[in-house]
Amino acid sequence: MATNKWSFIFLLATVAALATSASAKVVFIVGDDKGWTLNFDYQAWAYGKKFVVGDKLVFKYGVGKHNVFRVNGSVFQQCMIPPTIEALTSGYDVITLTTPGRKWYICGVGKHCVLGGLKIFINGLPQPMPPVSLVSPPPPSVFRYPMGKHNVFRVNGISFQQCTIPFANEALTTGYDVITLVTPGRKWYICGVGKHREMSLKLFINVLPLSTYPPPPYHEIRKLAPPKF
Ligand SMILES: [Cu+2]
Repeated sequence: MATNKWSFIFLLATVAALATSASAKVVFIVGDDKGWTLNFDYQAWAYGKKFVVGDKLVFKYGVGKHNVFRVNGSVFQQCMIPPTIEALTSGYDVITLTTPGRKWYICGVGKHCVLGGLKIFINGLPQPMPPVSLVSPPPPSVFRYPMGKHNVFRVNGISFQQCTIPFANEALTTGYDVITLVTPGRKWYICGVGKHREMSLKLFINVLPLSTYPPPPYHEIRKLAPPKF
């Protein structure tokens, strides 16, 4: 019994670590050590990078040599230069991504955009939804959230992939849903409210059989704390 508790805590420590790393903010220096410059392939630079709302883009260049305009898709295509007053010109222009979707940036100096390739577009991804605290100190076998804002469905792998909820499944909705892992294997959980599950409010874990773990150094019994919001 004590072994059971210990392995459970061990397992969820891993889940907590994953959840934390997902929300870290990233600062991208556009072009890395080349910075914002002529004849550099910015789409190749952007390829494979994940730009998430809250991340920052830094445009680095010699003051006066270049500048940065935020533009729309058609202005980007045609390299039309907006009024100078809208330019960022500090040589170290920091732009925080505040909304998801496509973002376009061009240089407005000379023919840098049309001939020098000094333009970039990126795709901003929505932030993973944070408010389910599997992470906080009270036992992480609990899905905690303000009642009504989210819920929890236990689903199978296919439903998890496709973000669908099978008709027969019932939501857990108390805001303090305790789930005991009784069998080994993969377990999938998603939130069924609105588009939350498409916005990463989903979790799968792999429950290992007890024998996989070495005996614990000591036994600790954790009590469930009452919900606090
Ligand atoms: Cu330029």
